[in-house]
Amino acid sequence: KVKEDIPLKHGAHRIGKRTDAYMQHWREYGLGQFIHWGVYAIPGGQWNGKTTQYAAEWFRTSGLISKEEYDNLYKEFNPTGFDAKQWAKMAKQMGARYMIFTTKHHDGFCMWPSKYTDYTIANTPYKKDIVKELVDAYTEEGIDVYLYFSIIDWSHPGYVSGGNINSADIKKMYQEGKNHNPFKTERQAGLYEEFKTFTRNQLFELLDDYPQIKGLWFDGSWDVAWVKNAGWVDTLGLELREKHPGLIIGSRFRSDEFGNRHEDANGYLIDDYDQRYERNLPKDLKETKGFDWDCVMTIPENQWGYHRDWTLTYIKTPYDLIGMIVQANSLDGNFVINFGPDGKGNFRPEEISIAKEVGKWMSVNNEAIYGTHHSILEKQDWGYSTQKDSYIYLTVLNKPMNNLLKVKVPRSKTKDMIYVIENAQYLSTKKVAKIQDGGRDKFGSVFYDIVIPKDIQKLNEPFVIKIKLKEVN
Ligand code: JFZ
Repeated sequence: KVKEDIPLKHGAHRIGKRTDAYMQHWREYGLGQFIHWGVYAIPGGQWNGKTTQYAAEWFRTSGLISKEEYDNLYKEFNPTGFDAKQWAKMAKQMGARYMIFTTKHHDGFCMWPSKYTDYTIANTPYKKDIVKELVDAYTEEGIDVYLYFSIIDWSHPGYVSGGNINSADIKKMYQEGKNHNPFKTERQAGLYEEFKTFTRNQLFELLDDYPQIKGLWFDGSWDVAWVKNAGWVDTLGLELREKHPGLIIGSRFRSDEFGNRHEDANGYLIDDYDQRYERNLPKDLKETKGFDWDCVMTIPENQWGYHRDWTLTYIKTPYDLIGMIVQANSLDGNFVINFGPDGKGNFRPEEISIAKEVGKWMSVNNEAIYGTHHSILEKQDWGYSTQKDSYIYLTVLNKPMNNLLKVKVPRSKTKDMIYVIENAQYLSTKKVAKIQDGGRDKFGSVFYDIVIPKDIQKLNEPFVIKIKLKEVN
């Protein structure tokens, strides 16, 4: 017996994926760049000789700086090294096809000259509109821009933090029929209405000022007061979409009326793609539930904004990141690498070098990433595979010690047919890959042994073998 859906006013408005051209374009990005930049880049995780172990973009809450000092940092914000065109070039060279930029993080500082607050770039010594410079420069390079926007805004008097209540607790309260009120006073409740209007105004302002953008990337929407306003938020989302055709919004924008986030009470994805993968990747297709998704990833353990001290945690290598790019694309997702420029507008040398290395690899192997999807091959120990039409790309991340690669090709779904490899080629050398018969199993899977040649062995980096499958009987 099929379980009947719970009737929802503010759940998913669509079952299954978006099918329009905008979303199809999103699906084919493969690789993106995230940039966290704001006044937190000035302290860069350090103040008066003390270092925060926690995320540098949360520095206002670190206890190492007073709120007053932090809220006045913008008066020093003067990134003389900032060059939007240079940033866009670097992203292009890395192989990024979309970019997400923090217009406003939790501290509330606006990187664009918002007319709804004084706490903006217009009132810094820099003065110029950073969001505009970036939207123009990236668009010019052919990289699509998405705007990150934090619902949490510590600078607005009407913003009320949900306190210690998390969305799981709210859900429980809903289930128990309790009506939790996040506001302690009438006055607070009134101010929150002002905050809602302010938030709405800013979002329309962003769509007005930067019509080239493709989507909005929301954050901080777990906040109780926001979750409690599910109906209002839902309407806002519809209005934003109406204003901006094709607008892409992930699952971090709103919850259903029962406080469910990402998936509504019936298990349907809320909005366009699953935004749950924050510094983690799904391990198989089942885990993705068939939703569109992207994964945003930091290079250190958990630093999004600029932190001066990168010795605190492991720093991912280009090959770690390449492995994740391939993993994400093999599971029908996009992968996004985060950068945190410093207070002067410069990327740290480590980031420049990582972007270069990833870009070098992408320029040779991007055929295995762009526009590809999950392949018909099962996950195998040597790495991940992606597919486009009848081509399958084997990205080898774990090269066997004996340099003999065993590739398992499944049986065809067509009766009495099997798949064989018609030809195979290394993307980096363009040379034909030598393949020999590696046997069969009783289920009709065919095994191939690929002898990895000396020039590929020497590469000492992940490599791709492009194979063409043919159905035979
Ligand atoms: C948020 C921010 O607090 C953080 O500073 C950064 O901007 C990041 C991209 O987003 O942090 C989160 C958001 C979601 C989860 C964890 C941290 N999550 O869903 O597990």
